[in-house]
Amino acid sequence: MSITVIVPDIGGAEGAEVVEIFVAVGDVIEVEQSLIVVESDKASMEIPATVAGKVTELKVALGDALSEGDAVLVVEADAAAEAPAQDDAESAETPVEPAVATEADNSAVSEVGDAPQDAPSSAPEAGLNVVSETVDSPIDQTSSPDKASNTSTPVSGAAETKSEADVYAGPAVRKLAREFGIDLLSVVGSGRRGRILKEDLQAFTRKNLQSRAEAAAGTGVPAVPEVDFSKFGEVITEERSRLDQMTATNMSRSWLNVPHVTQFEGADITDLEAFRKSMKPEAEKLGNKLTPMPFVLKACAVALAAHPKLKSSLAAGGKELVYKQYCHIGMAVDTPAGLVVPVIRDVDKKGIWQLAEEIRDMAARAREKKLTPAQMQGGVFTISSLGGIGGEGFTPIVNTPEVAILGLSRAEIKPVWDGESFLPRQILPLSLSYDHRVVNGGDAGRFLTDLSALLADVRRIIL
Ligand code: CAO
Repeated sequence: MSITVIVPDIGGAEGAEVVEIFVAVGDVIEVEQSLIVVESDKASMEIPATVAGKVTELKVALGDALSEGDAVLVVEADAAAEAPAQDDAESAETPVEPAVATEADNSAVSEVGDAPQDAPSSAPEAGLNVVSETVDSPIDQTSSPDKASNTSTPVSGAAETKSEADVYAGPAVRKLAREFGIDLLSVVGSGRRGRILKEDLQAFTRKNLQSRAEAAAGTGVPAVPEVDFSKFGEVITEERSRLDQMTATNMSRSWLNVPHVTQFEGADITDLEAFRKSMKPEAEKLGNKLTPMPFVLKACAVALAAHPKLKSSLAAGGKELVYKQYCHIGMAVDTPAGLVVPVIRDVDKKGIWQLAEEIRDMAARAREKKLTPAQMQGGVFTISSLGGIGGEGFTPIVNTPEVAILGLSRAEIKPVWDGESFLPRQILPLSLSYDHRVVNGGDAGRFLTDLSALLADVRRIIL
């Protein structure tokens, strides 16, 4: 069946000039495919096919003046593919919105102009793509870098806006853009007069994906290149334990997420050491061992109670702080298989003997790989003691989601000025690393000062 496609209502425009013809005799066209573009003195309008089939005759030529009802072309229609009724869902999806495009100029850059503000105020008839000459805005270049590289160059910096309806694109391209969630304002059209073609969408998508990959590579942590060390000498390669690998992951996570600050303090533990040594025989009788660690644990529990922020955790994406009403403290244990952190529960409620016993028990379990997952969970704060090993100080990494960790180094006798003379005092080096998103220097300083005072005089622990 031969059907003549006619010019629909084009907003009352008379004698609109045919400026583009997209089809030729013999072409097989689809419903919604753009056939021609006509231009009135106010707008450019695409006229899409309302019927599918083969074009048997072109009724228009470039430069012709058309009005509503004029014939555009004749189609040998495929009955099954005739245009859906106006109220069909697909038809409803066809763009009825005005598409504002360029003043007569072939470059996309010229899409931005200072043309008069007289674009059609209402959407034209269904099936008609109006491409207004009235362009009043540069495309927003601030919203995405991709946009900046893919859109027209703004002529002025004026705060102007442009909607997707203002873009020069056919119904099929608009449909495709909708399906892929592409903002047509971001796409540069390579067709005549800046018209956006299907290939432009493809190129845009390709570029977008590539830019994202580049952005990810740029903002991510650059990988350390693998080196073939055997080029330089003999090597032995062994597989790392799962524990070591997990520790590496946890350390990286904390290091990369937490803005770390480490604060140092020297606690005078001369009296504590004198007391501890005096208690050693008793400890042995009890089958226990008294190191400085249980005292430090207990002092930390007291200091944490006074400075609860140091045992809090961030929540709700940083909008909330969780204050824990319990005091389970983790203790880093060095084992042949790697580092583990068993958690000693309710340190605030336990005495020094019990804590000493639990430290030994947990350390033994850790080394024998007998810790249960529950015994490594729930800590509010961690202590990492290298005192038995040596060193003057170190900067421990916060055991996230905790916000602070205390490092203990080897206590040494140091000369301390008492105002009149230097006295030999046993100083325990403390290093407190904290999450600076939560803990400020003042918080940390006050905590360390209090902790130091507690260790200097352990009688304070019972106050
Ligand atoms: N200064 C001086 N001497 C110290 C000390 C300190 N800060 N801390 C412990 N010591 C002494 C102890 O008193 C003990 O000596 P005596 O037997 O003469 O009393 C000796 O050092 C060994 O103590 P220890 O290390 O066996 O026991 P602890 O209670 O101090 O620590 C534990 C227990 C489990 C924390 C420890 O064995 C351990 O594994 N430490 C390593 C933690 C670690 O690896 N941290 C780093 C984590 S980040 O990589």
